[in-house]
Amino acid sequence: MPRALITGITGQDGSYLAEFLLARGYQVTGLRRRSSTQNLHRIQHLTGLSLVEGDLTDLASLVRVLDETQPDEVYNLAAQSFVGSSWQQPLATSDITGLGVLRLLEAIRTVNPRIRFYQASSSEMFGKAQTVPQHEGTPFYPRSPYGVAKLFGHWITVNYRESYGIFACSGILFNHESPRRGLEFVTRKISDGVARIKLGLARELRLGNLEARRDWGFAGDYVEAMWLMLQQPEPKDYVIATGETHTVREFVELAFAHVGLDWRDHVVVDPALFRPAEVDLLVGDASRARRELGWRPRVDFPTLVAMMVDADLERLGGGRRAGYSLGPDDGPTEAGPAPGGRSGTGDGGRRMPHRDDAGREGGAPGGGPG
Ligand code: NAP
Ligand code: G4F
Repeated sequence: MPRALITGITGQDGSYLAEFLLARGYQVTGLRRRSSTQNLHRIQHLTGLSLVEGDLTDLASLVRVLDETQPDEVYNLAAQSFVGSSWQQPLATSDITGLGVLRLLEAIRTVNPRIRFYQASSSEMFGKAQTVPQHEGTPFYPRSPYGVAKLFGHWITVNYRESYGIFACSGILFNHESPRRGLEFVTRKISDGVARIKLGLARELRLGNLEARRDWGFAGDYVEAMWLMLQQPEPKDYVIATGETHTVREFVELAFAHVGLDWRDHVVVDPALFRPAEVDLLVGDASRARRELGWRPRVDFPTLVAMMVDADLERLGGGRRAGYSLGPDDGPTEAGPAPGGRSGTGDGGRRMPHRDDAGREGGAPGGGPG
């Protein structure tokens, strides 16, 4: 039975990747950092997942975890991943999102250099995009401390591949979303806001730059590409994207229209939510992944928007779509027992209570960049 270690197991992608690998017969261990509150809501429905404690800022913990779990594959999904917060916490972002990759690669080199390694690189590295669409050869021009930190992680991954022969791949993933997306990211902020307005729980939705364009796909599709990269004969870097770009405004329009509302009656543009430096246009060319991995996105843009709005309506409205009537369960939900053979929610992952998603705009309190 192949063994995989996933960092960032409590996040959006960690949960989908764990599901994917468990379904393929992997023995999966998730690395989680110590938290004073429950944050297992995205993975509590999974059985057979083991958790170990460690932190990307603590090299000793990474060496210990690799030594104890002896994985064949390591997926590094952990990061301070919210671009807006990277201006509020540039040093912490660089330490976790940038140097954390180096610590993990050093731990791999020390414990077992035959481990296959996946690094979660990002289209944010293209920043002020130098070509349209962006592909593996497009020059990088990051526009945020997060993008700069990811660029370090990307190049140190390439460097460890070239210096030590480690099977290390960097997946340059464009934005991917789902009902499990954190509430601070714009798509989930919109789907949650639309559901609240439809259900009479809120009147307005405050957003920043509506003209930014992103290439949005479904997270469940993208984790398959991570796995495919580590199954190839040679390690390489791959762009993963849909090839379509849409403005934030288009996402807003579709999300409100899905519940029969006009977005112009509810959306307020708040200049405080604009970023110090913006990434205006991202659209990826995933032809290498299509050709060499046989990977394709399955969920299109309108389906993604509808899926996210419906999931938030169900979460906030007690699961009754017809009439969108209010249910009793609009607050934090008990996260339940930890995975690892013990019972989860019992819902097969279809309905996910979002304990720490009860807040609204998590990333930019006090009107900082959104
Ligand atoms: P996410 O939901 O924000 O999850 C981030 C994960 O990293 C969480 O599990 C978090 O744990 C963990 N983490 C943060 N700091 C850590 C530390 N010091 N040590 C150990 N774990 C730590 O992010 P995501 O959307 O799943 O994205 C997964 C990865 O892909 C990230 O590296 C992200 O930057 C990258 N990426 C994402 C996208 C996208 O569109 N989603 C696109 C390109 C690249 P806590 O629960 O304890 O905070
Ligand atoms: O949803 P976002 O916060 O995602 P962003 O900045 O594109 O970053 C995400 O995708 C990256 C891949 O390209 C990942 F690497 C990264 O970890 C993360 O997953 O913002 C998207 C756009 C931005 O242009 C932002 O200015 O939406 C715009 N926006 C407009 N109003 C807003 C808001 N973003 C947020 N978060 N909140 C707003 O109110």
